[in-house]
Amino acid sequence: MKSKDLKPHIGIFGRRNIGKSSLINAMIGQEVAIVSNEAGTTTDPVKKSMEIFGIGPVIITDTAGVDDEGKLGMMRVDKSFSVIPNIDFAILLIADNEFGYYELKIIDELDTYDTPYIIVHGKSDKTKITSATKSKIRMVSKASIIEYSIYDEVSLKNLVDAIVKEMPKSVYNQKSLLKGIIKPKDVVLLITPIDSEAPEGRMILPQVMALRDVLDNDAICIIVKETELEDFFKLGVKPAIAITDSQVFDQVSKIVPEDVMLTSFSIMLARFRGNFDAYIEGTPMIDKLKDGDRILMLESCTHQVSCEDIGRFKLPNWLEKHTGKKLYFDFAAGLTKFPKSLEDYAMIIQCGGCVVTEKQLNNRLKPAIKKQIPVSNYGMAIAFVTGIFDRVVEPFRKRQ
Ligand SMILES: Nc1nc2c(ncn2[C@@H]2O[C@H](COP(=O)(O)OP(=O)(O)OP(=O)(O)O)[C@@H](O)[C@H]2O)c(=O)[nH]1
Ligand code: SF4
Ligand SMILES: [Mg+2]
Repeated sequence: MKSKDLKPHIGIFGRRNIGKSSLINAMIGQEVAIVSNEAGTTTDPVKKSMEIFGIGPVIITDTAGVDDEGKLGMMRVDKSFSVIPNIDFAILLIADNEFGYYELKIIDELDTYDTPYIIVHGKSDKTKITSATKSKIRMVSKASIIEYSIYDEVSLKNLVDAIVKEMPKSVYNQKSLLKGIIKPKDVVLLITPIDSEAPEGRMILPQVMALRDVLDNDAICIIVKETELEDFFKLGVKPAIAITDSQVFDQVSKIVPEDVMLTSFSIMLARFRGNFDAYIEGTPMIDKLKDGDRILMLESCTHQVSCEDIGRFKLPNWLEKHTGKKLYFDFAAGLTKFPKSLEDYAMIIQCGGCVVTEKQLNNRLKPAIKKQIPVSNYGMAIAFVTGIFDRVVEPFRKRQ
């Protein structure tokens, strides 16, 4: 089962009182969102889970109207817009043939983040969309236009069909983490330290994802702690690849024979979720860091950050030791705003991002990549300071 955050995210946007919350209720088939004929009923983005036949489980986010006014209203509008970088698909709801400034602003922002969308003309029981409105839309957008009314079940079905048709399949078709790297019957060795930082009684998500992926590829999975690694190799079994937690890279790389591919969970995730090329380019810039440089560490978890020890303590220490420079570190968890403006950072280092979608991860780093600020990830940065960078990116480099 997919974790809540890995499900495709859909956002609904439009002016106040246009019927956004009513549409969510109709899609879910329950009164989950408050509806009223007073403008400004929804004040904060609200996430709901639902199942879409043909896609599977999705998260749908109701937002406040983008035409809100006043100081508080503007804050609500900002919140609605802040949803856009984190969604995979959008519904732009209009009604009464109103299509103007607010809709153009939403489309502009959706385009900035390459977010696909459909345009829904709601309340069609009262007013149908005119060809003049359609032409106006066509001047700025190629998106599908659907007529809809909460009183017309067929229109709801058409709307859901349009979402299924227009949402890119890559958003919900699970890709393989190890595709092209392993074959059926290969032995894959996962190395997972169980120290005081490891969660009680369970494995962390990247390890579980790798395990599941090995099984999906009809390969054989062996899991050991780094302390039993030498004993494993005494068994005479040669794995196709060893995937380790990057914090034990140093120890593990000395034990895993050179002719066995070696990588880490977070590097495997980096290839899976994009940004791999940017990390490959950005990581060696560690050697260019200067005294007083500031580095932003991005953790995608919010509470009980599973990789806290590595991102907040170990990696910063290793970076200072490797460079011999006095470096400053800021930390941002979840999808929160960065503590300082991007220009203040000499480098950004992202965790494996196992709990967020590809879109969320990419959009978070996009502005930094655009500004040519070097980006790396935990696994690659650790590999770099350990001196095994080329070895551990090689398995994925060959097969991009
Ligand atoms: N006739 C008609 N009325 C609708 C339709 N959809 C919603 N409404 C009505 O429009 C009003 C506003 O609906 P909401 O769903 O609260 O609108 P909203 O966009 O969420 O509004 P805010 O949260 O204030 O931004 C309510 O009185 C709904 O009953 C529709 O398809 N047809
Ligand atoms: S900090 Fe990042 S890599 Fe670690 S568990 Fe959380 S999302 Fe995954
Ligand atoms: Mg609402």
